[in-house]
Amino acid sequence: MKLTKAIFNLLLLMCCLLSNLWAQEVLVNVYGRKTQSLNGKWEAIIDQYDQGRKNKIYLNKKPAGKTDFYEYAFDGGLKLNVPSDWNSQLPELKYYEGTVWYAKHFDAPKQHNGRLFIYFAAVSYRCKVYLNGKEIAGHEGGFTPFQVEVTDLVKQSDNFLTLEVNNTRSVDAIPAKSFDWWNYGGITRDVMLVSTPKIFIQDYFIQLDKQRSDQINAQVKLVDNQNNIPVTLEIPELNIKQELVTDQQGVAKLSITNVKKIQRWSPASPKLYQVFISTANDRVEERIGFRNLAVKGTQIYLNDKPIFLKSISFHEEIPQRKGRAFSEADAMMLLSEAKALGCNMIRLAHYPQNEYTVRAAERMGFLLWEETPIWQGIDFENPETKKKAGNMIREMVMRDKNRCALSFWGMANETQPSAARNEFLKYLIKCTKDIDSTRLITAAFDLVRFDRNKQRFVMDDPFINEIDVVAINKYMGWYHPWPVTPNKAIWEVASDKPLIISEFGAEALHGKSGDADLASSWSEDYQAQLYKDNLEMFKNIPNLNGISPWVLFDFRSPFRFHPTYQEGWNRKGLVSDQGFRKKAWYIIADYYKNIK
Ligand code: GCB
Repeated sequence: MKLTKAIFNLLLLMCCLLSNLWAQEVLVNVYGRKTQSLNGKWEAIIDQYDQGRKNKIYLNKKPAGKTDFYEYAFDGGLKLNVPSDWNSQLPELKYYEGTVWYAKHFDAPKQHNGRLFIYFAAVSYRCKVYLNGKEIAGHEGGFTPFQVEVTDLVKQSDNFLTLEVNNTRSVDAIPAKSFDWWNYGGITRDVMLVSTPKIFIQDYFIQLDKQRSDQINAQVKLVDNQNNIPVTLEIPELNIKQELVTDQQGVAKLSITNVKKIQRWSPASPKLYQVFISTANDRVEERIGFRNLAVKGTQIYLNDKPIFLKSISFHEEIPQRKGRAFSEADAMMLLSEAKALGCNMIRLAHYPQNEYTVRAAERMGFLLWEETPIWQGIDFENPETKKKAGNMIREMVMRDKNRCALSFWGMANETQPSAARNEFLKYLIKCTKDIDSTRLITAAFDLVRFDRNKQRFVMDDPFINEIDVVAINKYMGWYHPWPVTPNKAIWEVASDKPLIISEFGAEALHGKSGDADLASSWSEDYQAQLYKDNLEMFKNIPNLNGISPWVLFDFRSPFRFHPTYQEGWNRKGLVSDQGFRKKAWYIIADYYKNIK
């Protein structure tokens, strides 16, 4: 028996090593644990021709003998901030796509006799990790966390951690060769050392039952399949203190029924409860909200009442800084503008954004839609790409499944039907549901067309049968001229399901006035009129459950070449890159205010 397990473990290890995606399953709620930050200034080498690995610069050798020399050194060179993209830190890195080496010296935590991990909240896009001269991990995917255990690899002092980070776009990557946002590279989110006891709480999933409003379902997993270990779950405000015991998989499950007086989380009242999960040696603190979310017929229900989703999208970018958002303060800046607009939901475009944003959004009362960057042009035929997509979606769901604000898992954005695409997306649904089968599954489509015979907007994509809520990106008045006047634009799309308009909009340069009838005026007036027209059309979508205009802020995009009006910016923002509200902002604010 023991031998079979050993062989199994060996095989597993080999598979992991071979796949090159061998970061370990991440700890849930890393911010609720004992950590030591590795943020700050890191030494850096720009390696445009990929010479560093060949020269083993991660060994950080110093000349010893008389004839020795090395044509590199980390100390005395460039320094980059972590977290942050590299593009916004130096003018010469603005457009850089390639490899940058990062290095940092650190001491291990002083009183530490358990296990130690290095946790990377995100590195864009792919990287290899070297510790004290040895390659210890690799990861692909720029928006999800990964970690590597270093318990037996660290020295007490002066460890040398090196990262080889690369953001070259490629056909088999996710996103792939081209996408409508800036390809920021670097260690873009927090890096930290996480200390745990030897036997620790690896994961948990605690939420209100999908149907019942008085039942809390909890599942806790201990590391290494630790069997028969007592785990305590406490929610003091609800007078809950219950003991669970782990099974052979190290998992303990519990349903607490007839819980009295749960105040359910909602945008109007985003109540979160303090929750403690503990074992004899480990204790993790959380804040968790409880709510019911369901689809009945063509309607989405939150806490047993129909809800209209007043949503907005933003990229993980601070336009004024021309850089990627990464901090609590950044999250507050983006979310406050959405709050002022009157939103009750955010579509986090087009990739999992940092955990500060997700948690702050939950505290502020926003429902969330989260998606991976399966954004046009993905190589659906490629099994490696499929595997990567599965990893990414698992990393996203693992990280955020305890956020009750999280309501929609988005599978893809604007994909064209094909057998390979369908299989790919079905696989992603499976990866998602294997971890969390409670959220609503959605995907954004852009194939809606006007059928002249029927005089209706229609859509043919069989994939809508696989999802709970259908989302449509439709740029009427911008990429598509109106076939009829907006008030006659009737929709017959996914008629038996809830539908969300997940994108619509137009570009306008802030402060530019012009013809409200002329797209090429790039004017706020044209954008405002287009918003009015679209709101008129939305009255003709019988199964409409919400809208999400594109987009809250102007954002940087290499797609956008116009020298006068765009200058490398997508100008569809309701707010300009300098933070000024455009006319269309007020139209949406007014529309949202008047929806109860
Ligand atoms: C879309 C994409 C979004 C783009 C937008 C645009 O359909 O989903 O990522 O930025 O259109 O502005 O063209």
